[in-house]
Amino acid sequence: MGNKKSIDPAALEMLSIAEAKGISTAFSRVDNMKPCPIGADGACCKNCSMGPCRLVGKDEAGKTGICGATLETVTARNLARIVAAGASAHSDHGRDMAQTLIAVANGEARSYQIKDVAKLKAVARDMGIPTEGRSKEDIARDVGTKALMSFGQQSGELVYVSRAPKKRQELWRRFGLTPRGVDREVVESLHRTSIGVDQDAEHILDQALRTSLASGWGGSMLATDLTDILFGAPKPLTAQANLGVLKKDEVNVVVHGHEPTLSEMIVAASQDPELVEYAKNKGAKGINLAGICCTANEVLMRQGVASAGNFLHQELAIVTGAVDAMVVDVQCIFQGLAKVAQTQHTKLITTSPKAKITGATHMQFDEHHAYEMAKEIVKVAIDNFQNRGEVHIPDYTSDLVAGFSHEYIEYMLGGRYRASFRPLNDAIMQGRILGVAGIVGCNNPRVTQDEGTISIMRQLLANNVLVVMTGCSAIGAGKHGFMVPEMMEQAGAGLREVCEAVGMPPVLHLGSCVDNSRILTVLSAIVKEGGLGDDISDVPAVGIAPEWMSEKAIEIATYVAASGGYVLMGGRSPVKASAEVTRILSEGWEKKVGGKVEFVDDYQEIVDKTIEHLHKKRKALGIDVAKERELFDMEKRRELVV
Ligand code: NFS
Repeated sequence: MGNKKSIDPAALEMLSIAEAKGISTAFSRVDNMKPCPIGADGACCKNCSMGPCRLVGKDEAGKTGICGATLETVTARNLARIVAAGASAHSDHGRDMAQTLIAVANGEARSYQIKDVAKLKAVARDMGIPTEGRSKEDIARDVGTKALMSFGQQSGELVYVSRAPKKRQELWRRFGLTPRGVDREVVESLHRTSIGVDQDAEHILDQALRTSLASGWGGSMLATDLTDILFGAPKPLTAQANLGVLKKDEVNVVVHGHEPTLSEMIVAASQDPELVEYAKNKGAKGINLAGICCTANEVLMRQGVASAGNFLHQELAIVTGAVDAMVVDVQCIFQGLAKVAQTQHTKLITTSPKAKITGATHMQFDEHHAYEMAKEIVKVAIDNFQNRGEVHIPDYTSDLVAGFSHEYIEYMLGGRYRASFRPLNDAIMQGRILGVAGIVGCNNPRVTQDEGTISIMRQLLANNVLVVMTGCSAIGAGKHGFMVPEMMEQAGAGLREVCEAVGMPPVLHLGSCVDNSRILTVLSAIVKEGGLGDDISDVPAVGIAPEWMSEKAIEIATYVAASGGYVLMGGRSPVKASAEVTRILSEGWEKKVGGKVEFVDDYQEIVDKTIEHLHKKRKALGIDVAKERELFDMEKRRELVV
């Protein structure tokens, strides 16, 4: 990989400061830590203490573990464990949301309300819960309880399986892939991959598919839905992104992690007149809130709170010297933050009962007293303002539009009374839009920050591919100014026409990483609308995670493939050691479930494969004939306008 650490000038500016001050960050640590090639490629088995067995010998004996496990068994096992861990993370988040919803319904968490009753009723209908003549609290209690129970569902099918196209549901049944509760599937994955149990690569990988589906159509989808019920399904709003959103003369509180429960309260607390007054008394002009990672996405798309950046910005934000408190909950939080915080005045505050960091201040969050807790935390930040030393905030921010829930996309395309995906399907069928690409996932210091995301996105837009984004990729696109309607200039003529008519940016921010479940919902809606096949695998669509690093990213890739999507992952393949496992994930899964996962470390190749795949799907649908470019008169435009 090139020597360039990032294509983001704000990151480069902060990195030179970190270097000058001798502050270690992930960007510098990565140079001193060579990945172990055996583990990186999936050839190391440490599931028992006869080993660890490193299956890197030249002959068959050298590729066989002490128990006799073959390279493909070991590689498949390792991948299945990655998927199980990723599914656990997303789904445990979903479980917390269910518990919060029940507490709110029972009047035990008075800081929260049920904000989106329309969504509550829609979810209740999908769950078969009656809504007529019932209070929102009663409905919410039933929805929350049913959701909570579904995590441990031992048999039968998860209720959201019924949201998938019929053909997909039948396919899952035929191959025994229909998921039960995610707890059940994760435990079975760990059991099957322990010493001496499941020893057939394809069979192990089937369990990985099922486990991922339990998250994609279960834990993750519930996390999205329950969050929308509590805090409102997102609607587009404008905000800003990058480190320049930190303010020199205000108290800066940065929320980082994944769960919206605390951060939503911190948003409220930071606007509390009493606290604002308190901040002013301490010499600050006000209280400024910003986010990092997916917590940023949650409060960005619902509250318009600025994002200070994506995954690799977390340490750099502290290096500015302007962060008075960084408040973290769970997932994607560097332990390195504690050391960086020691070089500045920043208070690092852990809040989740599940996550402590040595050296950080722990203020355990309890949703029953959420607002009081949030106020206490903000007060700590205010008290810390006067301890600031030298401050250096890089002067970079970009405007962005975020908050495209699937409900809003439907509304945006069809209008309030005829909300529909029809105009999108038509645009794809007519060839004005070639297809849809979801660019998602993380940053990874092994590659130049944001480069994969931005370079792939640019080319896809020019080729009339509508881009939807989540997670840290979405923040990346936002930082580089791609999420504003003006960016339609970067789009090919057909895509630009559609964006102009609807008034949308060519790149849609769909939310946080758990909100990749929204992509499944959008794809199912496209199928239901008609004209683009009768299964998700028929739709010209591709998922791409150019800079992934997390287990969650692999789990998402797996559930998208299991749902019929083609997924291209950048970087190094965690199954590289086994040609057979690599084949199963690609051809094998394509044959079985219509979707596949491939690891391709060259960004141009990712673009080429994406476009080739979209054409292949269009051809199969009989819509790959170049349509004459249709000129839109006013009447036609009106048809498209919301
Ligand atoms: Ni997703 Fe979000 Fe970011 Fe990657 Fe981490 S914050 S859950 S895992 S790094 S996109």
